[in-house]
Amino acid sequence: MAPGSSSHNRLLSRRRALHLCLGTAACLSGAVIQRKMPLVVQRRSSVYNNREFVVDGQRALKDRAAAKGILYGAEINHQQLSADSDLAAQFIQECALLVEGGGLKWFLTPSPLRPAPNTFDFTAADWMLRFSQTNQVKMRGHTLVWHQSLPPWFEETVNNRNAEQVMHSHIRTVAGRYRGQMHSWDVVNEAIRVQDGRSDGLRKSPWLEFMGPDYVELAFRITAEMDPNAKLVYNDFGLEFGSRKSDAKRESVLQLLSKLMSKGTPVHALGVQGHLDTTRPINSSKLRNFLADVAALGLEIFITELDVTDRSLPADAATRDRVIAGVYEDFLSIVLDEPRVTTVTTWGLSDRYTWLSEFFPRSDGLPVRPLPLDSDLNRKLAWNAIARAFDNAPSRTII
Ligand code: 9MR
Repeated sequence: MAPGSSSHNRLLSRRRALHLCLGTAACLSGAVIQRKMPLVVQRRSSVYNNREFVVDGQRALKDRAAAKGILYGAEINHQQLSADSDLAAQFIQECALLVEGGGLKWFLTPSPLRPAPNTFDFTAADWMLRFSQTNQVKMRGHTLVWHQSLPPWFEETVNNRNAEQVMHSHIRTVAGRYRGQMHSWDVVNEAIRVQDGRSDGLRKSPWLEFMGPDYVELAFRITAEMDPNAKLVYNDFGLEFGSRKSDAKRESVLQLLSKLMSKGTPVHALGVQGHLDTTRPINSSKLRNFLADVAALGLEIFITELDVTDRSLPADAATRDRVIAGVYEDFLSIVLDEPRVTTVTTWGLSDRYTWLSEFFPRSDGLPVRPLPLDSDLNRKLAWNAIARAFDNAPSRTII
């Protein structure tokens, strides 16, 4: 049976499923379960107690991924990278892909791209591009059209008469500046919000309000014109879980992508963010079916913002690290079975810098541990789990 063939892949999936079931049965019979954890986390934790996250530490994540035709990288920003040479060294060692986490958003302090309506400040983004080119790391642009991180001047300046022109000039200037140099662009970010009650699932964002639903298609068309070589991505969160809410979101995203594809819109990939939470279970068959449906549209799939919050886990760091590692490995072993998944980006590389410290801190005040390296830049079990998931993934061709 050829590695990478569909029967080989099915066999691998069956082996993994069996491994998980055996783990559950063995552990539920005798495990000491920590009381404070929610039930779903207790179950997971007991499974992971029996899993050995052992890998050889010889090869970096980017090399293990590349061996399977996958690009691995991480989010990082200009302030972190320019001020922290130890982190920069680790980044170059582990990553083949860089996402600038702030400098290409419209407005994120301390280095906003759009300080005033007619001004662009490319200092941070230019620095990041030079860093990535010097170190042979590809760069992803994040993000051109989003409802968040808009400038303070946006509300008083942009309206339904000029929004199209404002969006046009932004994409023309930003995507045009980096023409031919970006691996990919997150062109439209988080445009679906089913709770907003529209039949097409679109979020009631300022862009929708000012331009109507066609703003999504237009954004892709302008970006393709300005940078015909970059892969153009629709990026969203909450697509990973087994809940009804995730079902509805997956359905709306598929509907949006099908519509865009049927109109010949230049969209090349879906970005599945992958902000995972130990309390939110994943239904592997729902996730597999969704990825297969996206692939059937002719799209690639990028895992764009992978991390795992430990906010519901007990204080003990070893327990937290084991559960987090298990969640990484389970998720990656499902998604990497789909050969159209071609990039994996974690939202940060080290616990030293993660948005979760600010947005989802732990109630006990302990530092969070969601990423592959700890805050001293040492590899954690999560690193091993990601490495193992790459080692076990079927091969694919980088498209
Ligand atoms: O990690 C990012 C954080 O530092 C910013 O303050 C925030 C607002 O711009 O965005 C965070 O990143 C988000 C990403 O851009 C889009 N998906 C969700 C991410 C986490 O909130």
